[in-house]
Amino acid sequence: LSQNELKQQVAKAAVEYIQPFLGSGVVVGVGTGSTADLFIDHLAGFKDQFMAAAASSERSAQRLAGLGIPVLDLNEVQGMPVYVDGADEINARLQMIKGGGGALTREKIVASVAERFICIADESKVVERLGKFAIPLEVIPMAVNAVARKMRTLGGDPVLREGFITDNGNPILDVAGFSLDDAAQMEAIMNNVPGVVTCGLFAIAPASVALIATQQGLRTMKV
Ligand code: DER
Repeated sequence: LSQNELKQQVAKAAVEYIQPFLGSGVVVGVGTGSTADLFIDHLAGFKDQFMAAAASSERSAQRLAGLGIPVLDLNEVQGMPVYVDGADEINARLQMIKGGGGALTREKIVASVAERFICIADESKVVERLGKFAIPLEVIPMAVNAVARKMRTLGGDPVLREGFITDNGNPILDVAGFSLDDAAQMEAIMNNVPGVVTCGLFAIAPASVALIATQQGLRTMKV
């Protein structure tokens, strides 16, 4: 199976997985990226089974609206049963690196309002240890160099994501060079660096379940 076929498989599986949580007043939290795009496309076939979506990016909001799915501002949402999103890396504890698509801040916010985070990924995202993928940091513009220096003192190798600005108007530093034994501790450290808006480690609050598409079929990971 091609990677796109694997992503299609897991996107479809996610729509099936969330069926029991749908209902007339339900809001579905929707992630960002190429796998989330396919989830959105499948979700559109069930738009009469839930009320609206909460989107984690303008990209996803536009795709949802384009398919006739109402998109709510998160301030209109009191809670949601599920948030479905991809990952750049995920380990056996369902801790993730996210932000490859640059949506990490709104992803983390929408995920924080949901009861369950359902990660959808193809097998290439599953790793023993997080950190081969550089950790994205959304940073306030005036703090880019201060945060980069701090990352270097921590042993990281920060690189500005050239020509990219997030939906929130901020630049991103991608920080390579960390091999993470304790991802939650590193997330806490990075969260506290002045100027960091969001760290792309989703380790303190990992996914609740991961649906992984593999060449041998669909695999479900739980903690
Ligand atoms: O940027 C993100 O957090 C995306 O969810 C990313 O982690 C997964 O993107 P993909 O589905 O295009 O690989």
